[in-house]
Amino acid sequence: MSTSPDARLHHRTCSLCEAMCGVEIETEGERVIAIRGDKADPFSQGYLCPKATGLQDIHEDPDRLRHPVRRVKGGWERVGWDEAFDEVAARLKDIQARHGRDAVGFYAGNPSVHSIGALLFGPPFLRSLRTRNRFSATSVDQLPHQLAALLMFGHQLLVPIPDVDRTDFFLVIGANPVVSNGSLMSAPGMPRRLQAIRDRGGRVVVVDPRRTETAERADEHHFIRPGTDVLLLLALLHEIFASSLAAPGRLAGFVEGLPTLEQAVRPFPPERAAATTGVPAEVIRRLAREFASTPRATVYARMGASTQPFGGLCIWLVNALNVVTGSLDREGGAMFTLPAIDIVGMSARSSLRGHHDRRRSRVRGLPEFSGEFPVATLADEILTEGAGQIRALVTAAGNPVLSTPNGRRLDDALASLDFMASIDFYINETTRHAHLILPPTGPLERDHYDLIFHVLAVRNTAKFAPALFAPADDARHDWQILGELTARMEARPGLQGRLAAGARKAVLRRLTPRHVLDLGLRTGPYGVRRGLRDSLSLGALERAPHGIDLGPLAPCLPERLITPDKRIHLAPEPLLQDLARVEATFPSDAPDAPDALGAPGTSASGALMLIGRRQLRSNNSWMHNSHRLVKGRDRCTALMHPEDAARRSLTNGQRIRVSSRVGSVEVALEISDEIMPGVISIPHGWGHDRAGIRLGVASRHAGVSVNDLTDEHALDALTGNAALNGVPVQVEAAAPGPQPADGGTRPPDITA
Ligand SMILES: Nc1nc2c(c(=O)[nH]1)N[C@H]1C(S)=C(S)[C@@H](COP(=O)(O)OP(=O)(O)OC[C@H]3O[C@@H](n4cnc5c(=O)[nH]c(N)nc54)[C@H](O)[C@@H]3O)O[C@H]1N2
Ligand SMILES: Nc1nc2c(c(=O)[nH]1)N[C@H]1C(S)=C(S)[C@@H](COP(=O)(O)OP(=O)(O)OC[C@H]3O[C@@H](n4cnc5c(=O)[nH]c(N)nc54)[C@H](O)[C@@H]3O)O[C@H]1N2
Ligand code: SF4
Ligand SMILES: [Mo]
Repeated sequence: MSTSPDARLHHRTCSLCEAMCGVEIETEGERVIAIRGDKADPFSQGYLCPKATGLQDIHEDPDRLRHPVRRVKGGWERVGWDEAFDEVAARLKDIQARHGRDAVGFYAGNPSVHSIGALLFGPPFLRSLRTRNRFSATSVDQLPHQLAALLMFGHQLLVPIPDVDRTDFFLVIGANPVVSNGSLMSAPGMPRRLQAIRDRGGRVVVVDPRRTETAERADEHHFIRPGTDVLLLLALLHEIFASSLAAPGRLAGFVEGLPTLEQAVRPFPPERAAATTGVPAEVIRRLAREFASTPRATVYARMGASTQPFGGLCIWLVNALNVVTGSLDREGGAMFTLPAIDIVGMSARSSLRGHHDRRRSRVRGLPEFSGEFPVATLADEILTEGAGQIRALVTAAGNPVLSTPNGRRLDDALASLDFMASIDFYINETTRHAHLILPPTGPLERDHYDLIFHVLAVRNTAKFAPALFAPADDARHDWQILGELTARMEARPGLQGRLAAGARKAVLRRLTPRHVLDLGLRTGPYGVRRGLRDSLSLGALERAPHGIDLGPLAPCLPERLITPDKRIHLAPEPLLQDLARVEATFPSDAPDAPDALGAPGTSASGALMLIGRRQLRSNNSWMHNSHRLVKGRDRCTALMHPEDAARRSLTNGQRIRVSSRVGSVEVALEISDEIMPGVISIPHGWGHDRAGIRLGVASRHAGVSVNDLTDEHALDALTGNAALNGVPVQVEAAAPGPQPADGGTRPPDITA
């Protein structure tokens, strides 16, 4: 333990993924000495994954920007904050004055959700832009979950969370929580939690086209053909109804649409699903019966089920399975959280509840969701001329060039913009196109509270951590950057304009994230509990640096429903209507015929279905600059089944060329029977060999971007979510010749 008198222990939450692990960070002066799991954290109880050390690496990374930069010929020059803010606002206003407000677009990436400053100050900034062209990583991720929650329970964030710690039957569809540490299910230490299910005699069943790290720890694993889960889920419900196992129990008093659902699944018996999904009808029948007859059972689905052509339907049917069997809102089933800051309750009557399809995108007519268009059409909106064309873009905490479908096309589109600004601390594949980059403080230099992930956690807890290191005097937090930009966007000429701006600044000085947090905690469900000495406030959390346990998830329906009639809507019209697409894609009279998703890979020339793969030491696109996380063997490989490799005369380790409608990449082949025949898997977030990025370590471990293969036209038509999984690709041996140099690009200079 600590050796030096300067040594200090600091407790906080790791902000890198949804798991919210408590970390104990030992420092000496300005240096991080060690990062350990915090055993006293009531939520994570000491668990940590390898990525936690990345917190230190990001903090110390010489490539991390610490002041604003402006792109100039051959590199970047340092600029002052005020100059940068003024320039961004002036350019955006000018473009809006000439081309209309929608000429400015906005993209928010995943880490925004992990930053309380970005969460609180992003929305006002967006309002100040007054643009309809808003995008985020939601539409390459959990959008179907939000739509299903909105339509069924009345709020986009009222998402059922599997009660993993009390369930006896955990059916996992298209998720790999052992690696991801859970998503829409914050649950640090999934290996231990899965083992606990089995130790108490419960069962874990995984349905996935790959025998994942989660499947390895399950009782049962079934391969499924990518993109066909909707048929499996319909068949499970069919079997439950057909064998009279539907038993919503106490939910029956407030469930709407049970007979309609029963009728809707009638055309989809297990036999119809079997040939297409690859899951035998007997297995589907047995799983349905086991699931329905286990009192504490829950079905959970994630990325594999949501980022595919029937994402909305899949998540609806998953929720429906939990309702129909009475597992919703029951211990060991799928439950709702009651976080210390109850965003869902607070916004029950505001537009934050969510909305869908109020308008359509200009070029492709895709539906909005809660004010955002699908990011799969961002490049179209930039490249297609006409009124409303995006000519300037602001990105915050995102890397859509690597994280959205047909990233190459977006890469080209960004290069064509009149103006781009990025709020980010790296010059990466996306931000290299910016004219100005405004870097916020790093994860250890800011206060932390999880506004969103406490809403999605398997247990109610609360935790606040102040900044570990004081930021430099000339550093700015995300919220300060957004606040300054908002004030400038809203500033109007004349005396009245100056008065309004002055008033706004005064409010801003008093309304810091800390103030909002304190108010949210005091007025939240645990804030005014009588008889408790320590009702929650910011002060109470500051006195409990390991966090406070608020107990297991508790039944809360029907009170917590946000639907106007306080009922669960089991058969919402938009979802019922979308079943026509299932009929069209998988016609019942031709169960064995190759369908619109592409033929299974039974011949050397046949297409393989491309899926993704998350890895324990990788975090989307942005942590490959940590030497400790990327060292070792090349992890950006293509996984292929031995039969498919043999059919193409390919050998392990060989470089192959993978091509789709939109592009092709060359990667090393890894042959393994952990992947289903007919399927190929490449992890996302790689491809750091583009000129002009400033990520020294990452560019030496470049890999390729799987999103140079994913197709911006492959979507879940209902939600607009990208179908990143199940992309048909062709595979052949790469032409011999010099291998592409892994990241030979020289980082750009930054001049003082
Ligand atoms: N280490 C690490 N952890 C992370 C992240 C990371 O990048 N690295 N990212 C974080 C983020 S942003 C998120 S959203 C979460 C995601 O968390 P998860 O959803 O748990 O993670 P994935 O690995 O994407 O899991 C998707 C699974 O679906 C399978 N799959 C693909 N297509 C299909 C299909 O058609 N049907 C079925 N049934 N399965 C399919 C894949 O093989 C994969 O196992 O992880 C978070 N945690
Ligand atoms: N093919 C395929 N594509 C995928 C996925 C997949 O499974 N397969 N997964 C999808 C999913 S689930 C997600 S969430 C997306 C992620 O996609 P994005 O959110 O677009 O990208 P990230 O890779 O998370 O990049 C995050 C950026 O935020 C910056 N950053 C980090 N912390 C902060 C901060 O505190 N403030 C600010 N301002 N910036 C910060 C980083 O430097 C980096 O540039 O990728 C999606 N893309
Ligand atoms: S699982 Fe890893 S990355 Fe996620 S919060 Fe925990 S330590 Fe951080
Ligand atoms: Mo995500």
